[in-house]
Amino acid sequence: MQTTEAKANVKSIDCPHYIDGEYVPLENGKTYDNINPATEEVLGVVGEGGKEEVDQAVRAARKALKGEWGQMPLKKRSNIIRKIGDLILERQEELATLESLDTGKPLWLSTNVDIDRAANNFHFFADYMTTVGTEAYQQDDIAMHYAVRRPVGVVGLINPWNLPLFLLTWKLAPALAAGNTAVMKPSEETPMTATVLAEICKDAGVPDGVVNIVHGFGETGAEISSHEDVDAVAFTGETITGTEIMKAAAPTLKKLSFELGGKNPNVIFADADMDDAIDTTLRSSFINQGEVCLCGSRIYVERAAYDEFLERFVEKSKELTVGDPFDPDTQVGALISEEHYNKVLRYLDIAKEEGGTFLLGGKAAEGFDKGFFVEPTIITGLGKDSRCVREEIFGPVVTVIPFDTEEEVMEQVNDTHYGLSASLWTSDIKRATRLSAQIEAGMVWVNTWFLRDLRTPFGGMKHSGIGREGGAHSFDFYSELTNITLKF
Ligand code: NAD
Ligand code: 6OD
Repeated sequence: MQTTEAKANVKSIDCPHYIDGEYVPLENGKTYDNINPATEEVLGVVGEGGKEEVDQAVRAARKALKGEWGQMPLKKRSNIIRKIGDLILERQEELATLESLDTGKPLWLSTNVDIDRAANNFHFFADYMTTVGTEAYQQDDIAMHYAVRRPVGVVGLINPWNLPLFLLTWKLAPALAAGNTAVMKPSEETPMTATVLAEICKDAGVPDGVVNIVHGFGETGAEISSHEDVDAVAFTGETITGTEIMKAAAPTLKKLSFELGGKNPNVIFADADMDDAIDTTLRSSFINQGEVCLCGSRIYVERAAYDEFLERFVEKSKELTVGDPFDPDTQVGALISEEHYNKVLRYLDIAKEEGGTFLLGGKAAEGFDKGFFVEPTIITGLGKDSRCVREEIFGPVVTVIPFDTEEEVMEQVNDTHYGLSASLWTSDIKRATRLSAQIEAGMVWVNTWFLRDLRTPFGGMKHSGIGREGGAHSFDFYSELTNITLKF
């Protein structure tokens, strides 16, 4: 596969743990090879942490909490957090290249979304933290009640591979803003940008021990979630992993924040602006290879618009270029790993067995000797109980189902144990208002998708998550309140 100059300028890196302000030499412990999903080449060697490394990281984080970081004036801490964002932008090309090498996603996407949003997470919380107050209530002439806020303590941050730096910083920025110290575990599939972030934190003035990274697989994550001296765990990943973390965290009663899986509906009424609905559906179906928790993989179209929608949606989807993440024309890159590629291909077999009709795709993309490329796939003819309609595939695969009435579609929309997000397309404001409040999901977009304001509550209900992140919601998770009553 050809690569572009942008890639040639940046070399992939080895990924040691980062504990107490130092990278831990890789010779000191177990390691594994990091694989490029677009070429299947080895990108580098990664540390595989166990109990010992997690213990060291937690001890360093506890010590740092009691040190300079714990006493630091708000403004100074805010400036350091802002500086992390600035340094991410200074190293944007390098970070974006590493992210695309690790994930297989197009370089333009890493640059403009992943790395840009990672920087923005720090810039946002650097500002936001200076506005956070607490409650105070005067009780007649009897007493004054007010709350003081303090950090939760040492927080464990466990992350997935689909938006590696973007999602890790979505947790780290508010955790630091609220004064915590952190032990982070990036996904085993995508360790590179987190490793660079450690250096960026040091360069920005983060004291040693405040930010620690222990690389590894699920077992490493389990060491963090069961560790008796970790006070809270914020996790993004699969629903089933969330249940494991909850069990592991139960004996030490940790505070938990979960952002989990989804199978999000995208409901299109005939009165919608069809040009906008189709263009946005193209993104909400296939961007990042469909590996975004918010992708609208269950598409429901009102029967009056069904044929027109399908014809135009399929035509546009045919134009998507699958290929080298470093080719600027690529819109769909490689899936994250061989295991995930096989999982997505298995679902395509299931769809065939279930009687689905493939209007587009349905197999591995042609023309690649190496790498995990799957064709954008549009399936019709599946019933509401089909596994491909009900289960999270997390690839470039959507199902399209027609509907006749609001009642019928709303029943299908909510007939799932997931509840992350939904999109609703209609020009009828009353219908939009009525239905958006009925949808059992943490986020509903009306006539748009993935439009974000970092102050708003982000998260899922049912099996898609516990708690909300963003603005005040992140701050509440990463801090503890003590109410003080002063008797007059
Ligand atoms: P995953 O659950 O397999 O892994 C996520 C992280 O958890 C990894 O770092 C992994 O090593 C670690 N882990 C695995 N087993 C563990 C255990 N027993 N204890 C502690 N840690 C453990 O998820 P993934 O495959 O990396 O990511 C894809 C999933 O993430 C999809 O389901 C997707 O919907 C979800 N996701 C959700 C959101 C959201 O905001 N709701 C965002 C992104 C991804
Ligand atoms: O937009 C965000 O803040 C966010 N956390 C997005 C998550 C996307 C999941 O894949």
